Amino acid sequence: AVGEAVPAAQRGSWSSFLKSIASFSGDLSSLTAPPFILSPVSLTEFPAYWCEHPDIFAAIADAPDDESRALAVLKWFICTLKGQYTSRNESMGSEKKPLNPVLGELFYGHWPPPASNPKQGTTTLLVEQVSHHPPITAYVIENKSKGLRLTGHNAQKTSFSAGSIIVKQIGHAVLTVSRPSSSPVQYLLTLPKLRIDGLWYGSPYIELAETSYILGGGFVTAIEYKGKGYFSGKSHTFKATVTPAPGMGGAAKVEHVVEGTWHERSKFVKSSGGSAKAHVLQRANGEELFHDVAADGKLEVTALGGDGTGGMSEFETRKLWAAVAKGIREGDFETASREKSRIENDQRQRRRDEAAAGSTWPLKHFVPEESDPVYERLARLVKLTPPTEDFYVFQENWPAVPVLQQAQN
Ligand code: HCR
Repeated sequence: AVGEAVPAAQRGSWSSFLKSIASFSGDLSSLTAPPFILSPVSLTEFPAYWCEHPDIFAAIADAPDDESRALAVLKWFICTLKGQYTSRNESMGSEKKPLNPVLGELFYGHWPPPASNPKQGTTTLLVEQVSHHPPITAYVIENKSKGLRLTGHNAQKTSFSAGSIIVKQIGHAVLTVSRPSSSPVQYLLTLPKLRIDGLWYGSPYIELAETSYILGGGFVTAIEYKGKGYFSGKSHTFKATVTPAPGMGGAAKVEHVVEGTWHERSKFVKSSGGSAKAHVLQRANGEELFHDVAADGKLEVTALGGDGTGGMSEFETRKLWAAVAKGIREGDFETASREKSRIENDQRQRRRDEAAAGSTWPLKHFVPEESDPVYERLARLVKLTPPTEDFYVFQENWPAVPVLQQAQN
């Protein structure tokens, strides 16, 4: 029945929320939702999902050749999807509405290497909310000792269709792999389209749709997503095809095809080419697996305080939202809503003051650019549209966050 999973007292406001999203297109984060669907986590924490398997990320640097590296990048990308798109269902019972970050909100963190493998190196995370209307989050994830850096930004455009919310992800990420004796390799990562189903029952969950790409390093990887009722009839299904980039393959016909579910297991269903596959293969019960989520424990990010004394400054996510998050976690929605209004009113006042002074909020780590030459170059490999996208250029100002600079050394 409608709102089956919704607390009885909130069914009316859930129906109104659904009506408002049905007639709405744009920035969902601005709509007021009933308390049961609120998450205590800000969207600035989401880039951490890219690195909850820091070992699989680090392994990209150890790939011996371009073909192995293309598979290693794909493996890392696939292993992030469960966290990105299903972890709120596991930790909170359904997908939830995250806290909408304020302009200039910051989140810093790191993943130290395990004691058993110090050579894995530390991975650091730096996130800044670079726009509030529309919400845009920019990030840099780096394992300096392995020469790996992921930079990107993320925004969303939402619409409503046949009872589901459709979320087009705007933005892209670039993975740079630096090598000691040759030039760096860059990969462009595009982001899948999401469908939020289960709204009718008040129990939303994500399904991925259409195709996303990993482009660069001499290879093109196309990842096709399907849900229940399509080619396997299973949720969270994907099929990834790795082939040489146009003009790169030479005479050898290299092709790897991986199929499975991104929240459980996937395997090679076709593999021609060199010994690249050996680099990423997991063997279990006589099967040649590409990836088994259950076999790889995730490591959540450790948040770091960036104020220079080990503490968090006013705009760091966990400090800024502490009272709101506590209210949501403890079911004290009155406090949560009061604290949220306090933050939002403060933001409005800041924008008014800036307008009066003819100034704008100075971003701390990023500068917006209208086009990204890396995107333009790599997007041509599959004739992506649009042919260019804007980008947020990281200012290389690690000393501004001593705790991250120390973590990298
Ligand atoms: C769409 C979404 C906000 C954006 C979230 C993104 C796309 C952010 C970037 C991450 O890398 C991946 C990611 C995962 C989330 O699944 C996605 C969120 C899911 C819901 C949320 C909406 C704004 C909230 C809608 C309210 C619903 C639950 C009724």
